Amino acid sequence: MPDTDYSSFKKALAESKNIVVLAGAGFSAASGIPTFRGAGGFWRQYQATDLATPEAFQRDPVLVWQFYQYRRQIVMKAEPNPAHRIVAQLCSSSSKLAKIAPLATSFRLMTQNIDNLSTRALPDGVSPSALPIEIHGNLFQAKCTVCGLTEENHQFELADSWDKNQEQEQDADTQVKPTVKDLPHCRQCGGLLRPDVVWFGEEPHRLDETADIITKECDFLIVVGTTGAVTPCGIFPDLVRDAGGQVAVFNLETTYNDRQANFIFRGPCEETLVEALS
Ligand code: BJW
Ligand code: ZN
Repeated sequence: MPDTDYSSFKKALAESKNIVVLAGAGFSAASGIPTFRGAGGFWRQYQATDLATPEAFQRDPVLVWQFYQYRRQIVMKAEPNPAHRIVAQLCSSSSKLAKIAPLATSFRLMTQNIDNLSTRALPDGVSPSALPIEIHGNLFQAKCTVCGLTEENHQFELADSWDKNQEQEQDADTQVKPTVKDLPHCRQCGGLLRPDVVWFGEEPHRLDETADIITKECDFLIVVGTTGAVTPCGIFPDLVRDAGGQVAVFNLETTYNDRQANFIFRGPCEETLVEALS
């Protein structure tokens, strides 16, 4: 049976050397960012295959860009929540880390979220090693579909946001549907840009590096606010357990990773994680 006691968790953490936090959509839920699969999640209302696959982008790049523009607008108005902040402190301050894990030589965040909130929670001027590994990319990066150039992109040039467009579907006369020429294009070759995020069937970012950290270094994995339904992150807890490490799950609900968990804390991570890591 997994342990649910904060004191036992803190004791195990204090003996760990390489700690990794693996975050999913629930990590940002308290900031008002919609999740994918839960109540109110995107995939309840829309087909993932219409929006988050390379085929969807080929079929209707305008619709897919509108979806990401809509999400950019939500994220721009959002603020990091207490879960982002406690993790940011431990990633960026060795003295704070030493208080809860005196033997630790690393505390890293791997996030499936593309919302940039974990980076925004960090103090200015942190070393690159404190930055999150964004396994599924970043909402504010775009990649050229022709030459592959990747760059920051905050453009908001679409005539309409995605949700408004959905609402207007019933009233086609008033609908102003943007066209491909309204989408962002590459400054180097003129090719169509796409959001630099990882869609189903695509290779996650920094896969070799994350696989190395998970299989060769991590001895304590903290899994926060993710279903564990999506590979490769869904199998990271198995890999850590196989290598002799420990796993703690923080989630509102049961997850696919509960069976690998040494510790389970059920509840909102913006509260439970702060309690566990303070
Ligand atoms: C709280 C909370 C609170 C809420 N406190 N908790 C069949 C066909 C095709 C592909 C496959 C297939 N079978 C398997 C695959 C592979 C596929 C996959 O896993 N599919 C499954 C769905 C079946 N995976 C891939 O394709 C991946 N690529 C890959 O494996 O490549 C291999 C490769 C290697 C080498 C070369 C080439 C290839 C890529 C997956 C990409 C996923 N992309 C998305 C979209 C990203 C961009 C975007 O954001 O738009 O990533 S989908 C979506 O799911 C998003 C998320 O990051 C990801 C995971 O979601 P997550 O975090 O679990 O969120 P939710 O919403 O599902 O759950 C929220 C959780 O939080 C819940 O548990 C709540 O209870 C909890 N919660 N509030 C604590 N306050
Ligand atoms: Zn280009």
